[in-house]
Amino acid sequence: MYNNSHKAFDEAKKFIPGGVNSPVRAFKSVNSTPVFFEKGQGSKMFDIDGNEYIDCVSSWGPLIFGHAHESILKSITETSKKGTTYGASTELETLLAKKIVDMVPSIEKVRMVNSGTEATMSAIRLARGYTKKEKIIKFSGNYHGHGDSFLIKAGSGAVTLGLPDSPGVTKNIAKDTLIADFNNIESVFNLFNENKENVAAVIVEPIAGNMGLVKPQKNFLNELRNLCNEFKSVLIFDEVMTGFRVAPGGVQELYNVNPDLTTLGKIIGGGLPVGAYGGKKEIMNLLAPEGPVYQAGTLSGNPLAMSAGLTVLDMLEKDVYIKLEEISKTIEKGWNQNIIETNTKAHIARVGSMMTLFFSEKNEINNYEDALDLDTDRYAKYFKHMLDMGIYLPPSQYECLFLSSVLDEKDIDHLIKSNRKALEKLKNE
Ligand code: KE4
Repeated sequence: MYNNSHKAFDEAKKFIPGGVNSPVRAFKSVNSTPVFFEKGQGSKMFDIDGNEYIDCVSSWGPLIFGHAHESILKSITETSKKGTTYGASTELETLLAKKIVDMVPSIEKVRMVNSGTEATMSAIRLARGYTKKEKIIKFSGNYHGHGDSFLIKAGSGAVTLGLPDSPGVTKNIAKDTLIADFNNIESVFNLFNENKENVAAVIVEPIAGNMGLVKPQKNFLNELRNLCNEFKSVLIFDEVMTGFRVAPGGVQELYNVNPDLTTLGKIIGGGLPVGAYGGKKEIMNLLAPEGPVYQAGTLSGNPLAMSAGLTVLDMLEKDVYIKLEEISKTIEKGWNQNIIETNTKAHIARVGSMMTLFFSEKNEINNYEDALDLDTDRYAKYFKHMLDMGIYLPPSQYECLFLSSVLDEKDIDHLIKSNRKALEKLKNE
């Protein structure tokens, strides 16, 4: 069933560390070896052994309209006929920047980069330059890309592989990153109190998606906003995953809390490499060449990614979110039914088309400590059963499903039936 993928993985390991260009793709935490894909079309992906899958990962978020969408391919093809990059300005960059400013409530100016990691690294440098302070506060279990300052109690692939604190990050860097507990505003207040006037920024995944999906409780985001006002620190919402995913204006629109800076990625590239960070003019204008805070990039704002991103954002009308909610709610309802009827110790957390099925004795996962208690072995077995039935889930319990708007009734029916069969099988394992 996966022979060619196994061979491809052996070959890849000869030339690429771990055989992958991003750790979570190695399927290590689901005790398996990676599937190599050949093609994607709509809601499906096809591997090099000819197996077909319903895709529930959407490349970790970007593919909100599924694979190889006609309009997105057309925009990339048409643009590429005029050239692929100039290392100089094009009007496409202004058009995408304007679209982002129109859609995201708190963004007045935005700078394009090439990944979410570049966006978050740049955002904290800008916050430090603006406030002339040094410390940043992040939350255990949050993942903001692989920048040195963030690989402390990091989520996503870092926690998946048991490497939340990476070697190679110097003590000098680590000392400026303070760790608070998600959904525990007192832990944030205490760090502010201990570091008084030296906290440049608080960076948070406003809906956490890298320890599985964890929602902010009660007034958590509002209280973060108030503390940053009180201590004159920059509030950064890392919406690389949630931006344009949970609502046109992201979490800040859903919860009506305005950060000072927002980091973006994934969906805004339409499947090509793009990241972005934006916010108040007063802060963004400190960036070179206008101001002294330096950040640059050879392929930043490249025309192919700009045209793909523009095409996607132009298609993100209200009805898309209504459709995504319908699809996601139906799957959640069917899976919850299965969980109850198979008496499985599991529950689902969902916001819009971001969802996690947690294998846990607990009824709620509210922070990193809860997440570390998850039954990752059970998840690994579940992942494998679903894969064998043609369902591609995130290869880690600490990730989210990202459902696309092109899942049809047949897909949804297959997702619900396969989930039932997988949970039944787990009962006897
Ligand atoms: P990239 O550098 O991978 O484009 O983005 C980093 C990043 C920043 N902020 C948040 C909230 C993120 O979730 C990410 C990256 N997301 C992971 C999936 N959880 C990428 C998958 C991978 O590492 O292969």
